[in-house]
Amino acid sequence: MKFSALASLALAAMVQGHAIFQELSVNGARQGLLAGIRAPNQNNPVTSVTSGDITCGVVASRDSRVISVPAGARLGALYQHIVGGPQGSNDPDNPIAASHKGPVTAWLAKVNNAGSDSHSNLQWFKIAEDAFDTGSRKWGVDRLLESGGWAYFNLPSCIAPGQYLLRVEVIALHNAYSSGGAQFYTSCAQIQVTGSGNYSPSNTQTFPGAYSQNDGSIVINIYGSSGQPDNNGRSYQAPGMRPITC
Ligand SMILES: [Cu+2]
Repeated sequence: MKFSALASLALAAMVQGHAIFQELSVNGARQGLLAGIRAPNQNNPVTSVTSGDITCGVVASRDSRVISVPAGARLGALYQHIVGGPQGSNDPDNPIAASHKGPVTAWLAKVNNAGSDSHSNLQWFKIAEDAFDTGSRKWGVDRLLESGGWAYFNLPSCIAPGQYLLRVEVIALHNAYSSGGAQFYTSCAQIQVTGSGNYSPSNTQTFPGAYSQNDGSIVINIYGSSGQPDNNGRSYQAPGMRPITC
């Protein structure tokens, strides 16, 4: 009886701890729930890196708005447990269950029309990565939790004007010790970059394609000898290319 109660609790934590990227902020200005966002309408993770859903999640909500972003802006991506925020009152798993340790990354792909172009077959490049700090032993997800669900990063000032999709991803590694256990939480924002940047990426990756299912950053036991999700103090690099520098 005791065992099954514990097992149910563990299962509940696994099922309920998920999250959805659902709002963008630009230099601190919130853009509105699901405004300009291609997002899932349920919080189940994608677990196959070869699925088309690895790109922007299982997109169920679309919006024709395109959000204007000056190059160099401070961007925020809001994750919440379900669309709209917490699930019920005093939701312990909002914005995301604390168990869901892992990196937060942001990627861009150039498009002609961010409001309507497909997110398949694009050339992506990574602009930001908050993975794991060996000093504090905190993950990108820990910083997101400390910010109420906001993952903050800079849109590099070199980004050329035009329309882009912005892909933001949390990878939860709490079950990543076996293949297929990592959980990918991704949505895409539709943005119009303004300014005078002229960056043209020399190295891009596709989704699917950027990750392999058994990459050492995707199949990994993050629990150290103390039993804590501290990667045993080892450094961790998120999968895919290094973020651009400019
Ligand atoms: Cu989850």
